Amino acid sequence: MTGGRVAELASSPPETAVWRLRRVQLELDRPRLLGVLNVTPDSFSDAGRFADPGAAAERAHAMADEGADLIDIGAESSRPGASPVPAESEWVRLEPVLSRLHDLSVPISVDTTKAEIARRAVELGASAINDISALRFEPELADVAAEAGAGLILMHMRGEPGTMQDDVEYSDLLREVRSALGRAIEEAERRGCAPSQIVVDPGIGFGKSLNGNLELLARVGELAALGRPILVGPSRKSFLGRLLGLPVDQRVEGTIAACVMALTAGARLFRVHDVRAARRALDVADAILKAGPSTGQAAPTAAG
Ligand code: HH2
Repeated sequence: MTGGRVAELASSPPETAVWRLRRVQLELDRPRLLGVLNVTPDSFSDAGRFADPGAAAERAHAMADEGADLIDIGAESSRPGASPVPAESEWVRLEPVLSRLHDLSVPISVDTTKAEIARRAVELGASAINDISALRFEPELADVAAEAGAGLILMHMRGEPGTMQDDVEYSDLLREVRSALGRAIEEAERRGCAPSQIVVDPGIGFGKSLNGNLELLARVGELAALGRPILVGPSRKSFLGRLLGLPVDQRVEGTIAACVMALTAGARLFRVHDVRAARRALDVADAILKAGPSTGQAAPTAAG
């Protein structure tokens, strides 16, 4: 195979890709949604709303009914400036919710950077692990994913939530994000994860400027050079608030616009709070793209 052909393959989105999770797999032939469930007292959105396990479980079922393909449960806020939560406190928040969700109709991912929390969550039925540190905090988290055959989301973040917005300048943002995620993929595979378990995420809002977030959404398809499906999480984030001058509870339209644009650029998975609205918008956008002249998806710019 020529180098040109390799580059061409590497830069096309994995159209018929499948994301392998524990005991299930998700066909990525259409946009897939992760419904956000924060069981935290201090998230930037929904803070405290689902701290009660009963309310959290109800919300998980409601999001599944609204069209979520996965429910992403987080017990530690990663908003800018947030402090880390000890593992035991994180588990005390997560365990009663996971225990109530054995009959959920869609798989669960757990949003954690801690290997021990990931291990316990998988034992209680989680199918995927969403690591916003891309294995920088606890690389052993990949061992848990490998052993369990769980899905693994590797997200780019510069530094840590407490300080990540202190320096948001990059000489080449896309290149830096791509190489960091490339290193994380190598580490995950070295620890035994199959490529089909791994999804990558540029980390919208995690150590990025307003323009950086916009650039990442516009050029997210360039991450297809990594050969893994791409997830984005722009939902209700502050860059939308800054663009529109709107508070967190009025950012649904901005979220939808960001998701639709990322879909056209090559993203396949979307982490959103407002599942019903995102489901409707992305299904329409996907149908339009599929009716288009080429394969139906905008070809991402070849990665350098
Ligand atoms: N964003 C947040 C948390 N986890 N995971 C991935 N993969 N991608 C993201 O963009 C992402 C994420 C932050 O949003 P949220 O969970 O709503 O807020 P908080 O961290 O304050 O709980």
